[in-house]
Amino acid sequence: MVDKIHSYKKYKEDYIESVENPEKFWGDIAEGFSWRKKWNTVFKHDKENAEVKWFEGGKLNITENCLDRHLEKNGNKTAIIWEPNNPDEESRYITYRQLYVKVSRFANVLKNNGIKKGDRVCLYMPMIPELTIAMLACARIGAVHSIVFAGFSSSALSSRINDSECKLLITANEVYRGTKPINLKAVCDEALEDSPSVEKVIVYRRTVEPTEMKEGRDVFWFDELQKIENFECDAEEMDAEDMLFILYTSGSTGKPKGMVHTTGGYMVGSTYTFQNVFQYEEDDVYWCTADIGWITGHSYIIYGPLAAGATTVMFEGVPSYPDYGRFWEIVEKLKVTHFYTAPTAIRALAKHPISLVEKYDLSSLKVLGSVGEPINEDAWHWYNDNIGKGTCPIVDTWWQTETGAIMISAMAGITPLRPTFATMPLPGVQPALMDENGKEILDSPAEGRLAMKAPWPSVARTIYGDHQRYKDTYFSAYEGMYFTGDGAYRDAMGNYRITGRVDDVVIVSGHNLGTAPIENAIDEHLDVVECAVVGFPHDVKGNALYAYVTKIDESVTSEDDLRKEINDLIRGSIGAIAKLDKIQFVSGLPKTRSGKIMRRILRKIASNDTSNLGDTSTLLNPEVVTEIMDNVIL
Ligand code: 7RM
Repeated sequence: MVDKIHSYKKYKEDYIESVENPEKFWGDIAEGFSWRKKWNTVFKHDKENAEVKWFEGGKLNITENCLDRHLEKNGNKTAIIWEPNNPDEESRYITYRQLYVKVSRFANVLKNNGIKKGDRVCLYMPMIPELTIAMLACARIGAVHSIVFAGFSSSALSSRINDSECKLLITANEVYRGTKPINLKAVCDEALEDSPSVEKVIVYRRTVEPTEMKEGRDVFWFDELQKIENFECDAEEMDAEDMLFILYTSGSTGKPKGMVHTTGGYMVGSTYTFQNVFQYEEDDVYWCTADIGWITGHSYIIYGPLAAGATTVMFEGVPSYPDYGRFWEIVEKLKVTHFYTAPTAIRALAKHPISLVEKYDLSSLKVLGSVGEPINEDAWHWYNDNIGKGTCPIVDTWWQTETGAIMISAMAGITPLRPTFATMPLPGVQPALMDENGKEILDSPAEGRLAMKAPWPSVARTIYGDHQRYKDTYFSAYEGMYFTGDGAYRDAMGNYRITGRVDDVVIVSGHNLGTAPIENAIDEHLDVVECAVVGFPHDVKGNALYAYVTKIDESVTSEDDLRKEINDLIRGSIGAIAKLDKIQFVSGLPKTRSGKIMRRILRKIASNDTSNLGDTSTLLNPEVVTEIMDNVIL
């Protein structure tokens, strides 16, 4: 491993080097990993075709970096501490050597079931060690994992499976989240009615409930393991640019985007940022509360920490069970040193009595992290005062599914903090603020749209099956640059604060939700003519969803029933996380002459911010704006 950055001075030096000589900079960092064969070129960029290559010609397997290379010195070190949903159940401690054996053995199960390099495997699993094992087993044999968050509905699961034509689905029979049982297998069965590419389903038995199995298709994890006598599995030799995984993220239009991450650059980026942002040290216990179904879990529960040889905590449950003190109970019990969570969780926890925090000894904590949304002032101070006791740096880490790794963040204890600011770009990251005319804003302080001037190792390489959409979405707004979809403010010191999405993605409780698929679900209702969904600020969730709906003249359904039926449709097609908080029935939607719904205006009305609605002169039907404002639900 390369040394971590240990001083602010070194950060500044490294930053300059990373911009002036990226090949030398990233080449040196990549030397700290284990490669079967070194690369020929560090970096290649074909701007015309939006093609990026890092460490081309290099050969490796990421699991040799996450497992094998730690065995000699750290085989008996705990790799994963698993904390169950129910505090009366026992925690599991898995060492690097044990994890290595489990991954190898399960990799042989995959092979036994006909999975080869390049095949796509869908994982729809709860937060249990077997999810990690399955994920790394895929990587070990060069199969591509596509993890779908286990809160998604059957139709969301099915469309993701179909988009990348997964051959195998791995799931669990059932899981408890808080007091609620969730029958994952039943969701899979429903999804598979419309997903013909899946030939086999491997089911991990998490509870003793009887599980319906489909003959010839479904097999139990345990039974498959019993067939394997070989506990070793040679890692497949991968090209640096071979696909490692696909992860779906919401787009502003229509179907989700299958972001493709490749092996070498992703490994280097996630590990380098893990070490430097969190400043992990040998005996630390690091806990990221995200679900592995999101990119934060991929990069900062699994790949980054394991490649760095860290002890990483996996929590199956929810912050509210048995009560809102659960996180702090776990911090005390496991002596957690690094705690990384989302503003939405902090806001929810801050609403509950402080005695639930004070009950526990949090003195093990050294570093706090935040990710997923802009953190507001109140939440920042609550976190800093009550959890960090004023002594733990808070790293506010800005990044995206597409960026693969943290882009803008402080390095704990090394670079200066500014509350509610993600602060400075990490080495190798070159942000630009763009004005309305597409020109870079060079002065500070300033506010604009956030773009990146040059690619970094862990940038997603394409959208699975749709490179054109990748080019259009990320590389067409500004010549030669990557567009993030976020707005940002930069202070005179060069610190960045992310102000939020500028496109039609709303982040609700840390979940990225495209408004388009929600609108599609609403439109399925026979009484609905059309609709528009926007986000509005919400105390706890950060943002919540507001829908404007026009219904057919003949509709006889009561408005209350209609509201309920609409939310049922959304639950069925996306999941409960996309539930609408407010539904306003309107006689029409404000539209431009070219027929585009003016969501900008609707967003302002829903946010009770109507002092300046901006230019409404291009509207086809300005009269509906008054009507909507008169009946707004606040
Ligand atoms: C890591 C992750 C990406 C979007 C991104 C932003 C928002 C993430 C922060 C943030 C302000 C942060 N990936 N976002 N982190 N906004 N400060 N520290 O969340 O693909 O799911 O979402 O999340 O809008 O574009 S993601």
